[in-house]
Amino acid sequence: MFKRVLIANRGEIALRVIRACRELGIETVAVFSEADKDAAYLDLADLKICIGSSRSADSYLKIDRIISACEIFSVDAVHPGYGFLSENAHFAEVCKSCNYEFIGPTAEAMSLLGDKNSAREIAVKAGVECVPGSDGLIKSESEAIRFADKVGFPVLIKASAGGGGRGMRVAKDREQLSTAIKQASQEAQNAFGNDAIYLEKFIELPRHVEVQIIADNFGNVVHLWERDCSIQRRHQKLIEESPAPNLKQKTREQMCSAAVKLVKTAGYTNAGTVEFLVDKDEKFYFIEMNARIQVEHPVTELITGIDLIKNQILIAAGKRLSFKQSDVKQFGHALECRINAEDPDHNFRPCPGKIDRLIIPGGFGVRFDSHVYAGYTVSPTYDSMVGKLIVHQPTRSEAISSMRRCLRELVISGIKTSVPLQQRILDSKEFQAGNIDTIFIERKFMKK
Ligand code: MV4
Repeated sequence: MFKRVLIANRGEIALRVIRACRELGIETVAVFSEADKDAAYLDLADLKICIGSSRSADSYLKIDRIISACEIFSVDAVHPGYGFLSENAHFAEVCKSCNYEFIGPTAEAMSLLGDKNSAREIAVKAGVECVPGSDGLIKSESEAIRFADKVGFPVLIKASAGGGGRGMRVAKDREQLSTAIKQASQEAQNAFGNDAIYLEKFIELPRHVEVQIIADNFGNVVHLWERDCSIQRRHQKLIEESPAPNLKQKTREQMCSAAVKLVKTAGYTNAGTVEFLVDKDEKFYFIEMNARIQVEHPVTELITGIDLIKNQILIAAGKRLSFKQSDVKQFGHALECRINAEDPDHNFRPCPGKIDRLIIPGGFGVRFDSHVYAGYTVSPTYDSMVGKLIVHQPTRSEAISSMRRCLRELVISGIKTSVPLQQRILDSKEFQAGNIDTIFIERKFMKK
């Protein structure tokens, strides 16, 4: 087993990993930037070291400094968390070659799945349905026209190196197609240094459902059921839940086995998420794979009773999964609200500042994963998430009642937060009925 793990991240997820390590009897090394020097969670790590100034590019993204920190403290492994270097195949490779176990998939599996076009090819090989689209990359406008005519407009142009909604363009007809292609590939070139694009039929009003998987190094792949993450705004998820509401048991089981097949075909190990779009008729299509632990992992932990972070660590240490597929039950219903420091009166722009009063809700089935406290200053440098409020109850309707009660109890003063918007969503009859899709917020709450 590992003796010492370095956490190449900050904030909520750094604290989450420190807690898991403590319970496993593993020592931790926390790295931090100058902006985070006073963060209280750093004192829960056994060791800590400053790796640079506040800008991420000068600290949390600096591979050489992180490797130096590993060397100084002779760690056995690195946990990358989410964001930052978590899906950087080069970083995974460097860790491995310096003899620090990377707590995540191999660099090969990561780069295979990180490229959306190559992930689609793996899905096809695994017999998992993708959104109808081009067979591979688009090399010319005439090729794009041919595919668009075949699958029918509207179509979506996607960047192969993209993800999380960046580098996407919709084209409603032939006329819009050539502009959309030029814009998408230009945007992809600027954002990712790779202008490769492909084309998909545009699914209208989809739901976003993703399947959590975990795989050890002995070929055991197990799914931990699905999460619905449709409630988002500009690709920022606000509410996640498990199980997905209004989904037939048969659809759920088909999606989960599709995810397992894809992961086996890719030779993927450790924790990962297979994302699908689900249309009105419950037809589901693979869109992309996330090769990391995700922000919303706690809803899965609550309904399965399985600690994902501990399992990530155990797998990286060469252990076999201690459970099999038939052991993984979906128990009750879990909901998560991501609490962000943002200003609803100014188009939800980040709203950093000092938290002067903090009251955290509690009670039956309530979990608050957060690194903040009264007196903590939310820095403008990093993402605006200040915590995750998660509830677990026997049914969806009880989970909604519990979350509404918790959001009333939660006090975060000194900064503006996403809480009022989340309250309005949870108060709405449509959300309560489970009638959700990826433009739910725009449709119901952004009308001016
Ligand atoms: C789509 C789509 C409709 N049709 N693909 C956005 C992020 C990336 N993961 C894929 N995304 C989408 N791909 C086709 N063919 C609609 C979206 C989409 C979306 C997906 C998941 C969650 C929120 C979303 C919000 C807008 C668009």
